[in-house]
Amino acid sequence: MKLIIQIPCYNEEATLAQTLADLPTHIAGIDELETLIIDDGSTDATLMVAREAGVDHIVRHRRNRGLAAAFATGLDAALQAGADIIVNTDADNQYRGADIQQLIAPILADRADLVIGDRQTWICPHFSLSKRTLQRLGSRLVSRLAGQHIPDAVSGFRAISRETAIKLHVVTSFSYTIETVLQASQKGLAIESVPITTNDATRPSRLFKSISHFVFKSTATIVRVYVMYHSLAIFIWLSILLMVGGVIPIFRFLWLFANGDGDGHTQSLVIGGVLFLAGWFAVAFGVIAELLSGNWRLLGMVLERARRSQGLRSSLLDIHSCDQDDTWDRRAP
Ligand SMILES: Nc1nc2c(ncn2[C@@H]2O[C@H](COP(=O)(O)OP(=O)(O)O)[C@@H](O)[C@H]2O)c(=O)[nH]1
Ligand SMILES: [Mg+2]
Repeated sequence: MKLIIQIPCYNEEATLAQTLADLPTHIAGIDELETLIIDDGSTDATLMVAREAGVDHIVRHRRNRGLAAAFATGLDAALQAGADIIVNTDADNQYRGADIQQLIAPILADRADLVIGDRQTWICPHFSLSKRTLQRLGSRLVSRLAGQHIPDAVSGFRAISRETAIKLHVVTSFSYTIETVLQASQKGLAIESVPITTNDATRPSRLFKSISHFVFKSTATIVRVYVMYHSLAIFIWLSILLMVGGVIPIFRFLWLFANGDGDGHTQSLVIGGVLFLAGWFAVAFGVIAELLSGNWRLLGMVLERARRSQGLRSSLLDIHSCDQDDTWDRRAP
């Protein structure tokens, strides 16, 4: 059983060495343990720190492309390197290497496909009350949409089975966390959470500029991923709302007209007509979105098959890694 610990890094020279030093060297149930750094276009000495620490694999984006792209490139590189389990952690020493054992336990026990480290944010001293509340509300919404209990949907400390990594395709650009949870649940994969503790913050989060920015970006991700899988139902509901909203003023006008009071009520007719028409447009959009969603599923299946076939370079397979420019493998001759 081979475990690869992947760490996406963007200008992490200050904390990467400490993060790497904290990783375990042996884990029960794991025969081979390797590390993978995804250098996301760092302009500092991140690459040098990684090499000096003896990291097994390094993948580099020539330009900064964001955490979601770095995560996707990492999964692809880990699959190529033959990982049976992939653990993702942050380079800021936020998560404890010692927790990896319990993080991968549900996968080793064949109970789960994706395991999320639950930071227990409700009792975590590093989180403010507003952040805790938002985190709780967001995770409840994601749990509801995913149909599984996920107490910490945005945690970056995760274990992913090889099979799951083959099936996940990250397409949004902000953060992979919510997208992969929703995708995994849509694909019928089992998600489990294990409680973990986090280290004291070494620096403020760089992922979002403010809470409102985070909420906006996360909501956009949720809507986008949810619509991808439930487009027809969403647009049909929207259409019903619009049509009902349109029929009421139209009937009002007809009723008044039939009673000889049609003059001065044409506004009802206009508003009703516009709403009714918008309802039909919503049906049309729903059909188009459903057809696109079918294509997206087919594409997913093609990507899955391509990933399974041996000997193909990842650069041909994944939109996020297509311009990954530099891979370095300590084990290569
Ligand atoms: N902010 C940010 N982080 C990136 C990027 N690419 C890779 N990362 C890495 O993603 C991880 C998570 O970032 P962090 O600021 O700790 O986010 P947080 O833990 O969610 O608050 C770190 O290891 C970063 O180095 C990027 O473009 N922006
Ligand atoms: Mg972090």
